[in-house]
Amino acid sequence: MVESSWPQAEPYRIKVVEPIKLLSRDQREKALERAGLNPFSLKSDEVFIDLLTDSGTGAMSDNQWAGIMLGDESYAGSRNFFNLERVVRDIFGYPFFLPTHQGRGAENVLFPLLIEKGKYVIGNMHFDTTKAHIEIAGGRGVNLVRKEAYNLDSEYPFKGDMDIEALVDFIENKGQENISFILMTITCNSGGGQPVSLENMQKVREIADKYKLPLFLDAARFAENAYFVKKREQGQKDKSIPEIIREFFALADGCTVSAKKDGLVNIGGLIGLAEEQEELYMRAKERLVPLEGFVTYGGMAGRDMEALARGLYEVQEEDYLAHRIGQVERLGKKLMEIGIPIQKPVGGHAVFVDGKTWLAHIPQEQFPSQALCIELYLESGIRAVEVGTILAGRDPETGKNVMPELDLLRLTVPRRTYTDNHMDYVAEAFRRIDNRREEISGVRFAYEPKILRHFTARFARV
Ligand code: P70
Repeated sequence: MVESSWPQAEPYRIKVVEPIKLLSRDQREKALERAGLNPFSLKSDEVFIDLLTDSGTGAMSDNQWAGIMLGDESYAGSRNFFNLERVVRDIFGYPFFLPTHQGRGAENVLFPLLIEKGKYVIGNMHFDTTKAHIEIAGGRGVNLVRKEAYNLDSEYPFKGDMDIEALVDFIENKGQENISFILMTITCNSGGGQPVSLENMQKVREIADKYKLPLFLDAARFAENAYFVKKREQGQKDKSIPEIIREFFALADGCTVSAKKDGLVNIGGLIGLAEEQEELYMRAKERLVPLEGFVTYGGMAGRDMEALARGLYEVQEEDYLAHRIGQVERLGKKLMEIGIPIQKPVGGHAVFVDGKTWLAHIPQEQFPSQALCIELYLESGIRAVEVGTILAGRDPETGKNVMPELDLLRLTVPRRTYTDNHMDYVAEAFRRIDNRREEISGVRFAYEPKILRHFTARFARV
């Protein structure tokens, strides 16, 4: 591993390259008009550096590509399934495993088995598809992350932690019989890729036991979370990453995982269940077949299961994680040096820019971070994503726009895909925008879909 006083050279060399092109300013303007000022509707060929998401956008290793050639595409009993099952048992310690096409597939299979109509699912902070699946299953999602999460300047090291006092209060107030289960998202994506400490997870387990509530992990970024625990949490530095991961999963009754993140694959997901959950496993298996696919593939090709089995080991390597987390942190530092307000400390998979503060002249009703996304693309061909007022949607009861405290732009860094020169280009784009940021105008909806509106909406300038 490269010592931290050295330049953080990538712990890999590049064997295959994928050319990317920067369109002219004029071409970018036309592309964005056609896309209704929504970066989701851009063609990827129109994007130079794509920081929309870290989901399924990373690069696989030579070892994973070699695994692709060993794909066994049998409908039933694929050898890649049994290999992946062995790996899941080894890494997470769960005997029961079901493959799904991606994370939301796992949610769709599992959640209706855990949720009763009108009951609450308490989380640190639910991710948006997760919240949607809680609601589709008739439940109500509640976020009880600790209050530091809402303070962008707080350097608290575990801003993904559950507020333990609030958790107890909530259970006592609503009554334990009105709660379906507790879900801890590691790292806490909607909270800015902020980690959850092992100590907090232990406390949540104690409370779950006390009130007899199931406890699950939404574990898309489980390895990044473990790395933060090793680096930041007292008493954890001598443990290995695999040990920390094991401890986390041992504290839960099971997990849903989007493998498109720390699985280091382009598509895939899984459900894992602990020893005591055999009955739940049997019921989930029954739902898997009509919803996702037969039990030994569940929506994944054999070759994809093999790549995932290998990715799950690679992601735990400490030099990989040090570079991964370090690259995101370096981008954050560069933006801070220019004076751009960002969330601190920098999260695991993304830098979150405080659009609402930086573009304070744009009222929140005119979506400042979306306006910034648009400007960023026009300036530089970079695609980012709004995580703010548009994403928050409307209150289902009043129909009014929810005005979240935070209105951010997310620069999400795909794994093993871009170099630090790409990150320098990103920082330079912000420096250039900074000089004339007061000229940027807000936007309004030209077309607003009813659910998950951010994906397909169209906008117009105010
Ligand atoms: C992201 C993507 C997906 C996700 C997650 C957690 C903690 C479940 C899922 C669902 C989604 C996204 C957002 C904006 C633009 C593009 C994509 N997160 N739990 O980037 O998993 O996508 O596999 O169904 O983060 O944060 P899946």
